[in-house]
Amino acid sequence: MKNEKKKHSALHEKDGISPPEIISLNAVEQIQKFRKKQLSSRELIDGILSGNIADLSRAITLVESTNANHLAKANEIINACLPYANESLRIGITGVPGVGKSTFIEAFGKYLTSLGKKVAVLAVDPSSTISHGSILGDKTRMEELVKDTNAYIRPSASGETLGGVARKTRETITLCEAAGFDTILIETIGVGQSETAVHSMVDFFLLLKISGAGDELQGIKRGIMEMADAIIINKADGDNIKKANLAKAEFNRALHLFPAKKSGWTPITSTCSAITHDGIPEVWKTIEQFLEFTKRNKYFFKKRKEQNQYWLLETINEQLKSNFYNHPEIIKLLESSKKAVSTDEISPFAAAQELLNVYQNYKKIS
Ligand SMILES: Nc1nc2c(ncn2[C@@H]2O[C@H](COP(=O)(O)OP(=O)(O)O)[C@@H](O)[C@H]2O)c(=O)[nH]1
Ligand SMILES: [Mg+2]
Repeated sequence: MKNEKKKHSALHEKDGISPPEIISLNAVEQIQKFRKKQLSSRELIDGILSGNIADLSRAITLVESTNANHLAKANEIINACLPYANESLRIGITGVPGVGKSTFIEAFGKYLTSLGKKVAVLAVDPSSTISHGSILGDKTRMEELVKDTNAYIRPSASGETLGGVARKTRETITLCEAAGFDTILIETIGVGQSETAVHSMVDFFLLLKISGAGDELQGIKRGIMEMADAIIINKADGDNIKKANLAKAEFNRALHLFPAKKSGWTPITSTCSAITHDGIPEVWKTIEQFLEFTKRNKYFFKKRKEQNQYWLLETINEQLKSNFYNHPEIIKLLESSKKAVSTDEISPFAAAQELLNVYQNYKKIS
């Protein structure tokens, strides 16, 4: 008999050791609980408001979905969360890849939780569709923060358009705040349009730099410098300290040449090390001073109102564009219009008008 043979084989496992039932039963129960019928909007809202992280993550997944039913549910949840979502501070962190954003967020985030704050880390990274969410890989740089029960790290949403990704992040902020996170850190890669999107959803915008070989201002977009409320020279440790201080002085001089900011705030330059944590508490001090200053002169509240209006218009623009370009008739006609304008058969403006007319007529019928 096969069994008989097995019993005497060297590979035979001892009798009497049954599968670890308790563990597996627990696991099964947990999985079933997770897969449990779709939670209703009400259940998710209650979960979020009571600080349940699993429900928060579920709701964010709905926000990120492209399914119309999910989005309707997401909107319902966001609306219910809005009244609970304003007592927070939103900080944007930008800088070129490698400057140390993730390491900084780990150090800064840990410092904030040590002060009793609840920190959520999000990312706007339009390239994440390709890299599958760089912040996910970055979680390895945030080993301590990941384990911190007062921190929540959400990998960046993926999407075809920056506008779409940014909107989802904006909505995710609302959900995190309703779940009790009072400090939101938003990482963005410092190359391109994503800073503008992040700037339009944060209260404080921090630009991370490292000291280079001389000309510190090279390769930095004027627009980004103008947006920054603080320029922090990271990696000011070891042999780098002297160079970092020189860079700080150079940025300071450059900042003074810029026109005054609408907030009335004068941007601060300082140095820090995300590795040794030198200068990290000072960054927080700067942000506290900024808050006090802009709350006193009311700019803080004015900017949030303006941001809401920006997102209203931005969402409409996104939606209109997407409806237009995804309309089957437009998809067809756009191809022939492209050909026609490239051979000068029709002017781009007239062709655009024709397409818009076609679209409008379809709208009237439907
Ligand atoms: N010496 C030093 N290295 C740092 C510091 N901050 C980050 N790094 C290193 O710089 C590299 C890039 O850091 P990372 O946080 O991934 O940068 P990100 O691409 O901007 O998110 C990593 O090897 C980090 O260990 C710092 O303050 N000092
Ligand atoms: Mg990073």
